[in-house]
Order: sequence, then structure tokens, then C-alpha cells
Amino acid sequence: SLPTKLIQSLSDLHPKPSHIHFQYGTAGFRTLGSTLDSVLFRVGIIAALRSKKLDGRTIGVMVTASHNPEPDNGVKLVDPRGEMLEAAWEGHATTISNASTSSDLIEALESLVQTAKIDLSKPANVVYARDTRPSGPGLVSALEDGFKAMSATSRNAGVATTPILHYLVKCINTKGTKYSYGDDSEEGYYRKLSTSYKKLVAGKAVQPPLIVDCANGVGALAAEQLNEYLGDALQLVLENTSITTPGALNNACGADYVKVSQKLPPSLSSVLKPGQRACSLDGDADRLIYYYLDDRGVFHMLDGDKIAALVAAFIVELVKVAGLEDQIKVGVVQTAYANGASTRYLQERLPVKCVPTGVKHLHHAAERYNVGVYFEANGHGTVLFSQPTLDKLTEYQPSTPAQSRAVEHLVSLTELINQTVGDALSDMLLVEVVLAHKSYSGEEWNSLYVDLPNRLAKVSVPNRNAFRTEDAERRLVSPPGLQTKIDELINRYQGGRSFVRPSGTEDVVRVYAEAALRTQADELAMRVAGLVY
Ligand code: NG1
Ligand code: ZN
Repeated sequence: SLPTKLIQSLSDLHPKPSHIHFQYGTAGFRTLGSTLDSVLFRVGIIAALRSKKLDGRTIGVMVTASHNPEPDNGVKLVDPRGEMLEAAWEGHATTISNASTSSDLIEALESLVQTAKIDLSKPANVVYARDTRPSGPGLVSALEDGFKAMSATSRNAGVATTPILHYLVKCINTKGTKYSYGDDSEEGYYRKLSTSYKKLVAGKAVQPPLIVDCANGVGALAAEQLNEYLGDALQLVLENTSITTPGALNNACGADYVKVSQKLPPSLSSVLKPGQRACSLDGDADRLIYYYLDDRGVFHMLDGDKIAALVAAFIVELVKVAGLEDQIKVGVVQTAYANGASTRYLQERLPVKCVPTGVKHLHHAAERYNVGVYFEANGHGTVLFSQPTLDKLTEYQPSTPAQSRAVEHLVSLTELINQTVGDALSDMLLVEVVLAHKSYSGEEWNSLYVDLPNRLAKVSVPNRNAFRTEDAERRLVSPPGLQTKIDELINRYQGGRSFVRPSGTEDVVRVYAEAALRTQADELAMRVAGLVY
């Protein structure tokens, strides 16, 4: 049975604030860091129970609030294959985090053990990491108390990016098997990425230096390491690396700032030369946005949709050259936030599916293809190769040198691309590979299609749960009548598209609008927001 005495005494050190309701949302628990102590303690226990449920396989815990402001923090659990926590357990986590007292907590835990049929005699293994937020160390010690309460075996991965933590989880759980994902260390990660990158660009002209905006977060540490492993193969020029300056994290920099404001981070204005490529990571380095200034100094953004278009087209081409067109089907997964122009571009070339927001939905939909490319417009995404596809690539007997090269490249891509989750550094190298192969400048990449002007806005409402959607979040079913009014507005704008959905990570409702003209997209967004408010 559960060590109730130990849990009780440790839980008393981490009381739940009485006035707060916590929710395990699309990105785990996420709110003001100063309110999360009890949640972290309890997540430590939940991680241990999840591991026991899965026969002692290692569960990951990541402490981060990604692109959110510095005072925020959060925590999410990573399942053994490096993937997001199974949906049913999101509910368990929410229930447990809201038990008001230590004895309520024990009751809630006992009920989970019963309903999930957890064998408590099994071992519990966890690996955990945090980003650079000032609230991180305190929250991690609460988490460690949770492990202690369950006598879990834990491994501290220190300060690491979210994708590195996912990588470690997958490596640990596949260690010594024929599906071994890699060496379960940060060095193993950098080696895997840099080695496959070097293979992929061998014989190509070295790309000019790339400016990397590290959002003053953990990505700065990882990018610095990666830079060393890359050596002469690619030079990263790191900017916004002030990880200890209070208030700097994600402040007027980083992928979310660039995507939402559609602007160059002011800190880069004196650094970036016209025509030079640059990219921004977010606070935990799982999102990536590229951009450049043209000859007139005008800013152009290359977001997740542009990355999807670039990468999907490249993989389709390699599959074709390899002579595997009939056997390996490539597909793309997007959300409603994908720019309409990107959807049109992709649909002309390969199957495209639209799913609700949240990595979990994208990831699962991508798993249905032989090769599934998924990217959110905000720059979070990756490419998944199914196991049969991986097997096919290793067994395939090419009949020409060109086929053989294409297959080698595809195999190297499966190593370069983080198969567990979107990974800004892995995606960045992936983009660099394609640019090197195609000899594309930022401008040429950007001209694959022309983005429809768009605007993303958020509206605070008394109750965001009153907003319910259907059709992959593209239409509202409640509040009643609102969708009809939105439709009437949309019809007045050329190329107009707009939708409204409740955020899963913030207490707001998001409004998205696009139209043929900039002013029209802005106006449509504003008017739809006016309907919501
Ligand atoms: P919400 O807050 O549910 O819109 C945001 C992003 C998602 C995803 C999650 C998790 C937008 C519009 N939404 O979700 O795409 O990245 O955060 O971090 O970018
Ligand atoms: Zn992130």
C-alpha cells in the first residue's frame, strides 16, 4: 500500500493554496511559479505512480513555462517513448493537484491506485530537468520531495531544454534494445545531431553563419554546446544569451515574440545584416522561427508553416529520388492557425490534415503517415518516421548511386530529427540542411508561397470554458449564435478566414484572422474580438 505516513509528513511541507484551482492542460500545469509548490510535490508522486503503472519504465518530468513570461512556471510529464502524457492521466493529475489537504491528497492517490490498477510493488524511475527560470530550483526541490515520498529512483538532468529531456526519456527506455534511440546523455544528444548534420551537408558549400536568438533562456546553453560539436560545419552566432539577468527571459525576444508581433527582436536590429538568416528559439527551445531582412531592410518571417513546406517538399523529393515513392507516403499535419496560403501550397503536393491545437493531437495524427510532418505556425513541430518506414530504409537495396545517396540522406534525417517532440535546435539544423541542399537564401525559401496577412489576438473573458468548438477548432458551437455572427463578418472580407477558441494554456480566448490585405486581416481580427468580448 501507499507509504501514507511519509506522504502525509512531506505533503504538510507543501500545502495547496486554498484559493487556486489547478488544471493539467495542453502543456501540463502552467501558471505563476510562486503558486506551484504543492503541484510540483504532487507531480513527483504522480510520476512515480505512472512509472510503477508502466512496470518501472522511466517517466520524464520537465519544469518549464516555455515562452511564457519569466514569473510563470509549469510542469509536464513525459511518457516512456518520449511522448506527452496519456490523456486519461491528465485528468488524474488535475484531480490530485486540487486535493485540499494532505489527507484528501492521500485519499485521491489511493483512488488512483485502485482505478488505474497500479501495482505498488513495482519500481519507480524518473528523470527530470528544468529551464532557467528563477523559480525553478525551489520547484525542483518540491518535486524531489514527491519522489522521496514514493521512494522513486530519480535522475536529475539539471538545466536542460524540453526536447533534450524528451530525448533522454526515450534513450533510457530503449537502452540496450534494437530500437536504441541513442546515448542517454546530453553529449549523446549533441553528438547525434551534429554527426547526422555533418553527413547531410558533406560536399555542400558551408552555410554562412546563422544568428540564433536564444530568448535569454536554456536554449543558450544548449546552442553553445551544439556549436562546439558542429565545429566548422556550421557557425552559430548566439544572441540573447543572458540567462541570469532578471526579467530577460522571453522579453522582447524569442520565437513567440517574433511570431506574435511579426517583428525583429529589437536586440537584433544592430546585428542582423540584410539577407542574413536568423532564427529565434523560445524559452525551453522547442519552438523555432526563422527570419531575414531584405535589401530594403524589410523584415520577413519564416514560421512553422514555412518550415513545414520547406521540409515536406524536401523529404518528398528524396523519397522520389530514392525510388520509394510507392512505398513511403509523406503527409502533413497542421492546426487551424496554419496560414491559408501554406495549406494551399501543401495540399497541391501531398495529403494535409487539420487537427485541434496541442502537440498531442498533431503527433498522433502524424503517426498515421509513413512519414508525418507536423508543425504549428508558432514554430513547434517535427517529422515522424514510422517504425516500418525506418525498417524499409535500412533494408532497401538501391539500384543506382543517386538512389543510394537519397536513401542515406533519408536515414541521416531520421537521426537528425528529434522523433519525440518539436525541437528548435534539431529543426534548425534540418532547415539548414535543406537550405544547403537547395542553395536557397531566406528570400528564395520565403517565395515558396506568399503568406496571407494574419493577426492573432487574445481576449480576456469571464469564462473561457463557455467557448466550445468543433471541426478541429475552426467553428464555435457555443456560445449559441456567435459563430453565425463571425461568419457574417468573414464574408465581408476578401480571402477572409477567422476563428475563435479558448486557450489551453492561458485564461484567455484566442482570435485568429487572415485576409487578402494586411489592413483587412487586422480589422477582421478586431471585429471578431469585439464579438467575443
Ligand atoms: P493555447 O494557449 O491553447 O493556444 C499555445 C499554442 C499552441 C501550443 C500550446 C502549448 C498558439 C496559438 N497556441 O496553446 O500552439 O504550442 O501553447 O505550448 O500558438
Ligand atoms: Zn516551448
